Amino acid sequence: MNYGYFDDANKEYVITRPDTPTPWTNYLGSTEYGAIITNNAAGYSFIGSGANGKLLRFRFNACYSNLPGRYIYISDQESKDYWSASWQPVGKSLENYQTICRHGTAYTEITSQYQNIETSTLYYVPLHQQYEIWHFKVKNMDTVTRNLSIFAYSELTNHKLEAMDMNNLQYSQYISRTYYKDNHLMQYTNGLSDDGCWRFFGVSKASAVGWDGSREGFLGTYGSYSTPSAVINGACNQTLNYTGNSCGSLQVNVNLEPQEENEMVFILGEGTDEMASQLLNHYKNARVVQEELFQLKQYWHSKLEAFQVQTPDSKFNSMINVWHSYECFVNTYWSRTASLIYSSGRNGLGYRDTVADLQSIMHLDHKLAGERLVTLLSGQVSNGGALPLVRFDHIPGTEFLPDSPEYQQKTGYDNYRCDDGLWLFEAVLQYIKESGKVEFLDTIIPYSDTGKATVYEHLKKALEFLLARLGEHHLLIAIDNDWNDCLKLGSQGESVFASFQLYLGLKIFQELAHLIHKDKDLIWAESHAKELYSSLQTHCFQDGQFIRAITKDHHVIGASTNEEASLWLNPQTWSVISGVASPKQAEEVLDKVDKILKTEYGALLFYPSYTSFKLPEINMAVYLPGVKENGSIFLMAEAWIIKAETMLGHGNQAWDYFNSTNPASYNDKCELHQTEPYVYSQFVEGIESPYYGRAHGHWLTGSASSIMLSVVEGILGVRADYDGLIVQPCIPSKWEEFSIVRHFRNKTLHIHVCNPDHVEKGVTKIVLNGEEFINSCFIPLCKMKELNEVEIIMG
Ligand code: IFM
Repeated sequence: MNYGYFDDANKEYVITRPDTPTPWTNYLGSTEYGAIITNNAAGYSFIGSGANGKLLRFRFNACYSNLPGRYIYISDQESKDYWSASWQPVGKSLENYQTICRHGTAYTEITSQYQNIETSTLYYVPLHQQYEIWHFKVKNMDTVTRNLSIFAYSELTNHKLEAMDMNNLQYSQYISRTYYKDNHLMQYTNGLSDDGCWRFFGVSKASAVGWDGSREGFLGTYGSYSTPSAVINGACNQTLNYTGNSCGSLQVNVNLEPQEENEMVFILGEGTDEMASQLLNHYKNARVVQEELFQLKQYWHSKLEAFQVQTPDSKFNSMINVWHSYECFVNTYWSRTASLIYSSGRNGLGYRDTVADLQSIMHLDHKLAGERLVTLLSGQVSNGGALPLVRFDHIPGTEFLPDSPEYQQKTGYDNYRCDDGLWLFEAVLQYIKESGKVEFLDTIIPYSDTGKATVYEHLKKALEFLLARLGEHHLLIAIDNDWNDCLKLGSQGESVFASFQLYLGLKIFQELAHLIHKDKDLIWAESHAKELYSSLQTHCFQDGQFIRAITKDHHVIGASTNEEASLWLNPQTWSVISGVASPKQAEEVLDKVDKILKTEYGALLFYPSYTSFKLPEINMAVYLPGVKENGSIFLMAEAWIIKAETMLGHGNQAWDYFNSTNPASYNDKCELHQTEPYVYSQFVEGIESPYYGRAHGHWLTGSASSIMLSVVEGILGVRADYDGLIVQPCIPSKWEEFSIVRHFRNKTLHIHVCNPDHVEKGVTKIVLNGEEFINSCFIPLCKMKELNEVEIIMG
């Protein structure tokens, strides 16, 4: 079933049916002011942090028809009929109500037609501002005059801390009150120290004739979002909040002649009365909204322009050129802290996730990626370990150690994870190659607890920390867990996956040591890599596959003889990615993945799923079979099978994995995935689930980040190098040609790739601005002009 389409020219996804299987969302704003909006205008807003800065309330997991949001109601003063400008929450019959939602890059526009009245509402956060705009237009398409009342409604939190607002009602309900003045409602919430704040909700370009500052005042004591008493009665009740729940609701009456249109601008934000009045004045100027929308589009589109593709697969193009890239930015901004699933419990950047996120935008905006990288390096402890969560208000040099009670109290995490610091190696290398700044290695960055060191020393410290934590089989112990949050191997269990990562970290470190002539370090890392390689080969390759872990009691997880979870995806893919697997082993293990784990919707994380808690380490048994870490198609792991296949030159197979997990592949069967066809989800239910193929955990997920990397560097094969660009595609053999526009160190390259022999991998010739490079896939920077035409022949 199809609910919409990609409008590539406008970089929008257009939802043509509002009754989507789940609310399909978009993100507005920036790290200063973030907002989530669904195709039916439900959602919420937050300032600085989803957990600690909630401005608009949300009720997570409420029925889709009962979610708070940015609602505009229209009521006909004659017929007393009323409806929403966004289908929900009133939810008129779709037989006589039409609506279209256009999600764009940081804006959403919802249009509706009902009873000869057309409306359009544009929602956005102006660039670099800390407030949001709802620009509402209403037009009379009737042949007679229509007298309408417009009601705008927003549900303000009583306290900006999510937990206080939702749970501590004996406190939060008694600290907030509202006032009305000149077209705007003001809310003040008291708070200890700097927790108090002013918020405003006002209307510009129109005169409010009514208001409600109390939620119950607007909705009615037993009213709901679909039956607000003010709308039913055709008039706001002029209530204010004093104990209870605040809201911002405003009423504007409009009398429209046939074909007449009216517009108004609702503004919501945090700030003083003076600021509110100034803004209301500012938006009286008819041009402001259009100019701001133009700037917003320019801002985002210019970021996306840094990497554009034209391949034979239009779904691939729509994703890479717009939505997948935009999702990667959103991930980098908000980590895993604010979506319809993440209810803001976490107040910061998950270490490993954020490293993956920043890597995914390296080719689009390496400056932003570099800034995040520096933040994460400052989240490394002076002993070389890393903070599992770097809080949004992180102050390097002052943080508690991850295994201290204080850190646990602040974040909920109680120990180091063995893999966190390991993600840094590829990220630092990638940043250096993208930016050309080898000197980044000399940048001095503070540690999270005390002291400071160069980036190079940070990396060395990370290795020392981990090499001091090898187990009985000379493999890396998990400390707590590795990438898999549910595999609690503890302080003695050894992780094979993380050991592959450590091996790769040692290899990258050798490359960097060589680069800056640290010969002793090079030899040191080489000898550790050798030992680790031998342990991995001696203890971990059995029966044509790599095992996943060895527990403290010597149980082998991921052995082919195990009753449950007898083949795991990640150790196979990472044996290839790390370079530990020999060419023969690599072919063998990926073949096994193909035979046992590959499904029509992607590869399973392992098979069969756990059904019992036979080992204390197996926390994923808590999940239903085929769900989340218990044998689902976990899409972040899908990225690594794509990457591994491209490393072996298997373009068709890599494409198959990519295509079967690309959300856009499900655009015409949305009933299956159910989540948005324009963004990645965390996982898809595996074959053991009765709902095999259903996706969960939209938007904020490492799937988007890691798959982006595998697609850009693996399938399209475009990678920055120290002094040039490598283009080494690994594509489906049916592709005859494709092209890429790539920005690289202030230069633009128009790359056209021809595949006359229908190969999967291999470049025979590169022609750069007319100059030929035979049997090379390298485009030297020194030969690049500002604008470059590149022809690449595969064969
Ligand atoms: O690796 C983790 C990630 O940090 C959070 N989501 C789940 C992944 C797998 O457990």
